[in-house]
Amino acid sequence: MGSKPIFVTSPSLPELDDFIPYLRKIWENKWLTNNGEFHQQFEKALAEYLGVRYVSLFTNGMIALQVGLQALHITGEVITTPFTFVATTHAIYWNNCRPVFCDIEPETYTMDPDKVEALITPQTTALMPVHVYGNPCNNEKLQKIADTYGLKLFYDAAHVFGVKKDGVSVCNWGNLSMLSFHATKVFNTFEGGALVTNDENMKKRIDFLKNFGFADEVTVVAPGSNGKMDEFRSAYGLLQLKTVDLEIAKRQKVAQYYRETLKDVSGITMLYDIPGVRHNYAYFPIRIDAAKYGMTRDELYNKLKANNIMSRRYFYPLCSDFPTYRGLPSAKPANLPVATRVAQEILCLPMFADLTTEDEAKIGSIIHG
Ligand code: T4K
Repeated sequence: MGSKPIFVTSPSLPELDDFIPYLRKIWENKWLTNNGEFHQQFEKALAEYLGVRYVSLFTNGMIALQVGLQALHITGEVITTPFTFVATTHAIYWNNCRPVFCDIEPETYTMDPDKVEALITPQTTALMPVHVYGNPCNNEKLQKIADTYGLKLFYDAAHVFGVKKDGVSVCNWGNLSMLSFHATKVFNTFEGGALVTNDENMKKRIDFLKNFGFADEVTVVAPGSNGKMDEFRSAYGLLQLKTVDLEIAKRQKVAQYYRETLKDVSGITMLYDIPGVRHNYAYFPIRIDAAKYGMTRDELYNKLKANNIMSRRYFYPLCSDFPTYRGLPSAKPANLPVATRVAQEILCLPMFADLTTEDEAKIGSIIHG
């Protein structure tokens, strides 16, 4: 076969020459981490780009989730989705809280707000929904539930960099949002992440907690962690911000190609743009109805793999099926019928800015069979 593998994603990098002046400055300053010059600039630039008040940079999204839960004083039970990357559930577990799994909507694969209230107990303190694949959750309904029951609303916003609804960043929703800047994301800083809030005191508390709890040289306000982003990645992030809109525009073109070429394939369903939403095309998930398509999801996954196309079954297995969590009462597949079905049928096709038209055509023709 000999062809180069086409992965589910491939990071966009800036020109190396453009990064050199930033590196030179870091070398001159000898300020490598701990709220340096580039860190401060990047936080400001990001807040401006996203249209939010405060951004706190992190070394990755997972630590940001853990610190966010601490900052909000979350205890007891957290209602969340099983259809996500394991980091969401693990962050809850690492904070000595119990994840309670709620089923998802069949149209958007996000947490179904109509199924949340039945899961609330006296121990429930928070909701942790995920804007999965960059699809915004139903914030109106979720916020109403949070307000009615006095719960915190903490969004795992790992997939929604740059996503807006009616012109407003979805990172403005709830008490906190967590972004991931991992290499596989629309916007990457190698590893990286952020917490977003509109509350000045919350921003302060987060910044203490990500720096071991230090408020000043001699005051430690809480048992904090070390979640700081360094100067290298902050500088790189500043450079990446200049091209992120172009990145999204290129991904949109890939999505348009897939939508056009797969629209008449029986048994394949796709997600489409939601009116009023500025999407970021973070992923391109399709669902395969084996009876209609004539092949199961796993058969198609293997066929693509045999042709060097590395699609991924995000998010299969469901978090509720992993050994740590499957004993929880809410983890029973009977309680999660939509998520269980979607996890069996979902397949994420290669989606990245530099996917060539030849590669697109190759993927399209294999799926057409
Ligand atoms: N919440 C949600 C909803 C998330 O999706 C994530 C992360 C988090 C929280 C946690 O955020 P972070 O702590 O990661 O910031 C990947 C990523 O590692 C993970 O960040 C991401 N979600 C998840 C959905 O996907 P894997 O195990 O699938 O990654 P991996 O190494 O198999 O990479 C996928 C493909 O990407 C590779 O086959 C090739 C390509 N790739 C990957 C890397 C790392 C590259 O071309 N270059 C690279 O540098 O988890």
